Amino acid sequence: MLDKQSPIPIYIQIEEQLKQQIQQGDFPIGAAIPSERELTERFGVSRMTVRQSITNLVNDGLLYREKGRGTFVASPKVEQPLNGLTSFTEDMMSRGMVPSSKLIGFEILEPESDIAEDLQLAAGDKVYFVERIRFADDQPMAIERTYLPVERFPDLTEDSFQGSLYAIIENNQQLKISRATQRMEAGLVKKEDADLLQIKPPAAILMIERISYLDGELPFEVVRSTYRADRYKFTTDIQR
Ligand code: 16G
Repeated sequence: MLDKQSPIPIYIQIEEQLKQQIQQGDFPIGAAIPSERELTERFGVSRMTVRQSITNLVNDGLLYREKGRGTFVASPKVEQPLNGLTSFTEDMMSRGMVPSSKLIGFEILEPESDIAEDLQLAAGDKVYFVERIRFADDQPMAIERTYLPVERFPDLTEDSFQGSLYAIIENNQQLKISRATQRMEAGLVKKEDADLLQIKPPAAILMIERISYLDGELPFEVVRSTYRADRYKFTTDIQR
């Protein structure tokens, strides 16, 4: 099973074999993988080598450890294309997952100057500031902090954020969403967000800021999102 003559280090060979078994479904999602002792015997290597392979798979998000219980197979990451302007609801439904939201904040306030500028507001203009946890099949995927100009959407209420915001804008308000700009950066989760996302710090997150526009280049939302890095993989099509 292992090629001791190969220039590929043994721990990487073990890692590759385990990865293949996970991807083939030999170990189903949520199931425990064999213990370190069993793997040590199976591969005829030291416990340290096995541990290194497992740690790499944990760091890659294929496995997760639970103290005192063992090591388990993680759900595969959601692959999110960055080419189209879609909503969270559309993204999850297109994968056969059930989207839901938990509203954790809803306020009307005067935004900071950077938000006001992005939304092209005049002095004194107010925004809705909405905080939502977004779930897929009841698992928290992201936190979204959304700013929307009150003047553009005078009738929004807490209810507007239980389902799809984009559906309300396009179907109820008959407005046309045209484009967005996004910035993405990596970071480590903050304590308060870790609790909301049900992850344990230190954990990696992806922060995305989206400014979206209606037809006519009218900015209608600034969204600052925190995505679980263990649940997301972003993809783009690029052309030369
Ligand atoms: C996505 C968007 C967010 C938008 C939301 C609407 C990113 C980074 N964010 O999560 O800007 O507000 O979809 O989703 O992609 P909804 O229609 O399901 O409420």
